[in-house]
Amino acid sequence: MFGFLRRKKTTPLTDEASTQEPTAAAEAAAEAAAPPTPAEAPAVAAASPTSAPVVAPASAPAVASAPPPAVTPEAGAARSSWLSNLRRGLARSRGNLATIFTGEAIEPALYEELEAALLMSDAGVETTAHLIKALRTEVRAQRLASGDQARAALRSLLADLLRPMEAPVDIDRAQPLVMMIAGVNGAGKTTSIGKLAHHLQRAGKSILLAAGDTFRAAAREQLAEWGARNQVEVIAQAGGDPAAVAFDAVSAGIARGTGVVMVDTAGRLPTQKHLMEELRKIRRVLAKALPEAPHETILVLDGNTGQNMLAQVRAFDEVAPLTGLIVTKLDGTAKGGALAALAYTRRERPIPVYFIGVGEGIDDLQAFSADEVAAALLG
Ligand SMILES: Nc1nc2c(ncn2[C@@H]2O[C@H](COP(=O)(O)OP(=O)(O)O)[C@@H](O)[C@H]2O)c(=O)[nH]1
Ligand SMILES: [Mg+2]
Repeated sequence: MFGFLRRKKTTPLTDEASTQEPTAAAEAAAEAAAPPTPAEAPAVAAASPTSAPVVAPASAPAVASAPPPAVTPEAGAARSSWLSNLRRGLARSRGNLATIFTGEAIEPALYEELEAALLMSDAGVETTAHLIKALRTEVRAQRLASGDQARAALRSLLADLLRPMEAPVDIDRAQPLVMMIAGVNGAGKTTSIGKLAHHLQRAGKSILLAAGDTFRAAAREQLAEWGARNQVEVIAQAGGDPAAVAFDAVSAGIARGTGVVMVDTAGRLPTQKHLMEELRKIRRVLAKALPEAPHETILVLDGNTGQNMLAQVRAFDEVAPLTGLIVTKLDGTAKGGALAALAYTRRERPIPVYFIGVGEGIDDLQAFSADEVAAALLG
């Protein structure tokens, strides 16, 4: 059911084993892999993939490390817990929406209340108008009479609206598959990379991470920690050029036959010209390391930023054409209407939402499902 990774052969994924303690063997392996001293990575011009990677510190990770990528059936408990995280996150929007449909009949006031609730859930004016018009049509055509029936109709309209954004990442289409992860500060880029590394490992992929956020040492360390948790290498360079780090990582990925290289980038505002320019540069340099790279340019959006998500998508897409999105923090106080707005405003050219983030843990990344989000919003 969770075909969020498009594979030649579908492999069921599980989340359950990640709560295990790191094994002694795994810890020893991580230690053995650590270089004695972190060496500076060479500049872009040096195409050598031999730059010493800075392997994430082998100190005990805060969160239990991932087990070897054993593939076992999906854990029912894990699934219901993320669904409840999603429901909890969207509770505010659901609370507003659900109370509207309690009546025995569909009064004209229902549409007015619905309009207010949709606007409050950050669906935006246009999307709200679209949904209300569609619901009116449906109520008339199907001769719906009760609030419950109207709610079910809206749920299905919303799911239909969201569905074009439902698409898996094709992780087998290149090797290494190079993913560039962009977004504003605090959106959840680094955290999503950490979770994604875990998921991709479970799908049998080897991973290499590139610490392209070279502005802050803390950002590099944060990625290194996720690397340690997943026992994957992190290519980093103190205060260096993000494009150089990205280049090194892809070169190393080619040399080692790595499955997926994920490039973290510095947080930026669309108005920060030099930072947006840097994104362009990373893309150019990635293509030098491997034609067609980056294969995926993924924008990470904080689900709480509401309508501003649309502006971010537009701005980043101009600089680095986006292939997909990750919407994070849907476990928080997120207003789910923004997802509908995203779907409606991009209906001519939908951008896939590859994943949603429903927590800070390693397992809190899920495939986006239109039906599940619609159900979380409309019960
Ligand atoms: N509740 C919740 N917190 C998240 C999620 N994703 C990221 N965060 C938190 O958001 C903060 C910023 O995340 P980070 O990955 O550092 O963002 P970045 O600046 O884009 O790299 C951190 O405290 C994360 O733990 C999510 O899906 N749910
Ligand atoms: Mg970061």
